[in-house]
Amino acid sequence: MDKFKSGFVSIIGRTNVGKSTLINSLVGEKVAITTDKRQTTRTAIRAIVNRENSQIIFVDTPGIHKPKTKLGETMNETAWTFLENVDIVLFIVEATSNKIGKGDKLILEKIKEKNPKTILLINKIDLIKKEELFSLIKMYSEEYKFQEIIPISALKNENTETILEEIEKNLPEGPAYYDIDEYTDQTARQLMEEAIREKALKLLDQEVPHGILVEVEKMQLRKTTKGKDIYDVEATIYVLRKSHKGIVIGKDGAMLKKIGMYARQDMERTLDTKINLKLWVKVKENWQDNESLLKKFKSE
Ligand SMILES: Nc1nc2c(ncn2[C@@H]2O[C@H](COP(=O)(O)OP(=O)(O)OP(=O)(O)O)[C@@H](O)[C@H]2O)c(=O)[nH]1
Ligand SMILES: [Mg+2]
Repeated sequence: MDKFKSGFVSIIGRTNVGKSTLINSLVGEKVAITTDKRQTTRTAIRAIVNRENSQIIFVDTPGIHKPKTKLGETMNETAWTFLENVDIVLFIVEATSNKIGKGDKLILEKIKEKNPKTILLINKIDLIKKEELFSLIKMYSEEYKFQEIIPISALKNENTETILEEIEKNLPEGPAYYDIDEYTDQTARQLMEEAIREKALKLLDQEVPHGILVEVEKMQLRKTTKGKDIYDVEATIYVLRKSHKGIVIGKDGAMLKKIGMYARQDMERTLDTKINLKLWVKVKENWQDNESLLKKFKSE
């Protein structure tokens, strides 16, 4: 019989290339929020895939970008950390670009410097003609000795099984580190905060959603009078400016109601439990440059 294998696999790439979409598709559960806005993921998120002969622990990371705040710097630092101390790096780029852009070059340079085992994934192939891939594959293969180059569509689940097989080939022998029932290391509270932030990112525009910080102050399970489980959740959406507060609340509270409703529906599905959600909006100026607040974004 084949020996059991296990290991850590990080997902690295510019912002918006589809890292979180991919981790969700590989795990088959929603572990990371995804939006068409930049800098969606703010921390390293672990998710576990259990296979017959292996356990793969994926780490989704914040997208590499030009930072404008200490939060941005912290997010980039988190991502760079995961070029080391992992068994395999998945470097994702977009198929829609026909050259290696500035951001991807920067990541390539770091990969060359640290020299990890790396699989290159060319994502969003559903948006291009297959012939357009050849020159991109050639360009990248001349840059680094990738274990493999795999064109994929994270959104359409194309070639994702190939990724798992290729990873398994390259993993060291090892035990299952996590219980096989677990699929993420995030707490229900963290998932709730992220669900609220995802809806805010999706429903709001421009700089308002990027300045949002969500904190769940209370998350308590109780029984209803009919004996069913229900979570009482109280959360605050912090925004950067007073004018943003009005936008998040919306006319007669309509926007806040919408954010809360969609977040609640998502989390009821995830936790398979009813939720009673209360949301507040408060201003916290410059929180993105506040060192003590940023502690929660640092990777362990
Ligand atoms: N057409 C297409 N869109 C995709 C694909 N994968 C991801 N997307 C879209 O790309 C956008 C960004 O996806 P995310 O998964 O949030 O990207 P990310 O790399 O995690 O972004 P950050 O967290 O900001 O670094 C979303 O609108 C996704 O739906 C794909 O294979 N095809
Ligand atoms: Mg992401």
